[in-house]
Amino acid sequence: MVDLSTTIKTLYLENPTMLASGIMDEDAGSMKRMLQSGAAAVVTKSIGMKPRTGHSNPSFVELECGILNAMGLPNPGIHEYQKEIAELKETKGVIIGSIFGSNNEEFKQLALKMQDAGVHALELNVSCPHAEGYGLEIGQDPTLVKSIVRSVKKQVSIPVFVKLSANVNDIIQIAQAAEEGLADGIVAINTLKAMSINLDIAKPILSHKTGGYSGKAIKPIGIRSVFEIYEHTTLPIIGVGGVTTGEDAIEYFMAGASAVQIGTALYSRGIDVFQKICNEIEQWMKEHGYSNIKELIGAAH
Ligand code: RRO
Repeated sequence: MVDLSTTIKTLYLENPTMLASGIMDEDAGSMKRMLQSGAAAVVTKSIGMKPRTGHSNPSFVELECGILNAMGLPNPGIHEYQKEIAELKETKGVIIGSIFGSNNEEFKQLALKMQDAGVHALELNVSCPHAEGYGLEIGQDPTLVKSIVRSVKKQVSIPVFVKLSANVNDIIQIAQAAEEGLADGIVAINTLKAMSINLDIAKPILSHKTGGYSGKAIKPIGIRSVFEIYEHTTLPIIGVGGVTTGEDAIEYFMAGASAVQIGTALYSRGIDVFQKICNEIEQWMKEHGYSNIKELIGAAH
């Protein structure tokens, strides 16, 4: 028997796969489908104080080895989104509310509203690579990260995770700042800042010019980030970036992740990717003599 269950602090997950923020998570219906197709948890689209339309098109392009997006934090605002969470709660499964803000006060208010709506944990997005005034502009400053995490932690009783970017000099320093702010876990990594040019028009493809790159190509950067955070903090880590197969997930566990998030692989493997990856993890563990995910976490250290 292979036990695929895992925990992130007090959060119990039946299996180690979650839907990553930013895909199939704009409404309750699509997130329900993800839970029903095998994800142990879903992370919501990053939600802010007010509705935002996001960047104009083209805001998304598929490249050879991944996807480049500059959606621009489109979301209906927390007031409207609370209704989606209420509806999502009809389905069994863990809900992690992703929020973004430009200062402590916004993060505090959003955190409280998400908690009131009934999410089981929070993911603070301080790492979007192309959102002026938000995301990485905050997530590259350890003092801001610590202070935002501390404010949110004082406000809510549910676990608080912080999603980090690898587009920084030293991800260890930022993870340690989150730990000092009393975060309950780290999510690593967000998409990486990138660009692609259309040769025919001699212009960047995305209207925003730069965007965030995701998919298999960024996996080694995610693995390195998780490995470093594992060595320098005591926080549980959720690995994200290029997880496409069971072996990708196992690589993240060995680097130090207790669970993984899946996003871009939904395009290549379909919505039953969670079940497929769980089957592949189970098969690999049987073949290699492991019976519990916990035996794999940090095994590469
Ligand atoms: O909405 C986006 O454009 C976006 C976000 Br919030 C993020 O965190 N990462 C990303 O690649 N895109």
